[in-house]
Amino acid sequence: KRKGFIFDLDGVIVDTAKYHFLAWKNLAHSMGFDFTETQNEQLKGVSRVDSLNKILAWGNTTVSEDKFQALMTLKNDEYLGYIDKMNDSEILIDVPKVLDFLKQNNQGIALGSASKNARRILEKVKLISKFDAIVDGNDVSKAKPDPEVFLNAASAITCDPKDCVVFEDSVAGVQAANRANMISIGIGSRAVLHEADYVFNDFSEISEGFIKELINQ
Ligand code: B16
Ligand code: MG
Repeated sequence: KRKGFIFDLDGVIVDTAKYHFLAWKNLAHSMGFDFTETQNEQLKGVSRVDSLNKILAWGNTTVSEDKFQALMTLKNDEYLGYIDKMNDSEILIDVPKVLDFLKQNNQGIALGSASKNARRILEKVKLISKFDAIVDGNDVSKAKPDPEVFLNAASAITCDPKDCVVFEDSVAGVQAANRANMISIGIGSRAVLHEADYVFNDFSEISEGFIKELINQ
């Protein structure tokens, strides 16, 4: 049977959180307050606009709409500088192996990310050709935990939501997958991602036998 496998990007395919962190931290410092790694954790899966809103609130700062836009551009320009230095060595463990196994088994493969830079990142790490469809932050109006991004991804690969499996590292993303009636697989810690149907630390823990079971379910 042909099922749909939908991958989040940051935290599942590559670790871009460290680059988001550097860029947001420099932005916060330029405005005179700090930004910690613990706070960065809370921005996983969160859109760029919502991230800046949270950071400004943590720094007890308010800005005009024009300044807000300028800060978004400043952060993204720095972030893109880091992205443009990425290469395929930054792909997380066993991701290409799983993508190739799914392809060999004629499964639908889609990306479902909040990032507006998703295509650029997939091109840099040379994985773009592995995806049948890419749905990212440019294609959705409602952020995770709203299921919109995953429902759009399912329709782009012509799969019924109940026949889709989502790989996610963020709590909001797992909730979005559950709300879309898809099977949710958390990539990360079980304590954090306890709402997922299954949780693995990374793809090296996911066997071909387990993926075959998902396909045949
Ligand atoms: P951008 P994902 C998310 O990616 C990141 O986890 C989140 O930290 C970031 O703010 C968001 O993308 C937007 O990214 O600024 O590139 O549009 O995990 O949904 O793949
Ligand atoms: Mg993520």
